[in-house]
Amino acid sequence: MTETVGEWVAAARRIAVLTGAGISAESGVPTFRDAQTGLWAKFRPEDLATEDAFRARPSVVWDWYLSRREMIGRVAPNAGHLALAAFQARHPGRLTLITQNVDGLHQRAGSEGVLALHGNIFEDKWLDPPRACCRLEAAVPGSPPHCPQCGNRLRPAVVWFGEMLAQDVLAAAERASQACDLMLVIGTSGVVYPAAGLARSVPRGAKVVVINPEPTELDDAAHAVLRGKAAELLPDLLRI
Ligand code: BJW
Repeated sequence: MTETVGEWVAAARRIAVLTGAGISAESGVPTFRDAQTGLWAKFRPEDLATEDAFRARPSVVWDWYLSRREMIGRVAPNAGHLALAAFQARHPGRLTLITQNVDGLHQRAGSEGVLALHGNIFEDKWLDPPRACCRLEAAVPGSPPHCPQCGNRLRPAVVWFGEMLAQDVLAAAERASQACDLMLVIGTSGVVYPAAGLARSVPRGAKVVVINPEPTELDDAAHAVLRGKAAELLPDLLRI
């Protein structure tokens, strides 16, 4: 089956790639739904990644993001990220990379034009609409930092459950999905929408390939499922 998918890659003129946490697993970043360890073992990520959780326990949620920033800062892109970036460099304009990941590893691998649906864990924004006094550079350090004038708090610039995705980023991802003749769905459980819906929006005749060591919610949309790890399969699949 890998050989057939390799032929689809070679023949495809417009490839859309949707990645999730699994592509960063071999860099050492735990997937979103993995059991957490250490201090965070008693929390479910789904219960921390919401505005309600941040308002109820701002220091717990801020410190969770801080610990993830530190951990991601210590790891490097793996062979999967690098294979995608190298393919883009060899075939300009042929592959659009859509990611649900907030870790920035695709960008660090050298991928261009990454559509980061769920934001960037290393950036901050204001929790409440910023007033004239709210300046990022003036924020008072803390857990979380805050505006010295009005007390508005900083939060990570990621998309939490119940929040809208950036409309321009989502629209670009929809355009790429609806125009592709091949979509690779890599390392995502496929449970979070609207990202997962992209794999079901490809044109009639386009091929969808799921790459994941475990079953996913998107397997039924796939013309081929490659059961394996992204960093092991992608270098070979994208070698042309
Ligand atoms: C490997 C591997 C290896 C391991 N190689 N693979 C339609 C139906 C039902 C619900 C909804 C719907 N539309 C919207 C919703 C609600 C909600 C949602 O989807 N809920 C579902 C969970 C039921 N969606 C939203 O709220 C979204 N907003 C929205 O829709 O706005 C409109 C609206 C607003 C208000 C009211 C109504 C509508 C926002 C979603 C934001 C998601 N944000 C997060 C957190 C980001 C910040 C952070 O990181 O802290 O994004 S949640 C989390 O899930 C994170 C991830 O990007 C995302 C996806 O997770 P992913 O990547 O799939 O990770 P895992 O862990 O689930 O899976 C990893 C996979 O890797 C596994 O399959 C492994 O097997 C595999 N793997 N090793 C390859 N080596």
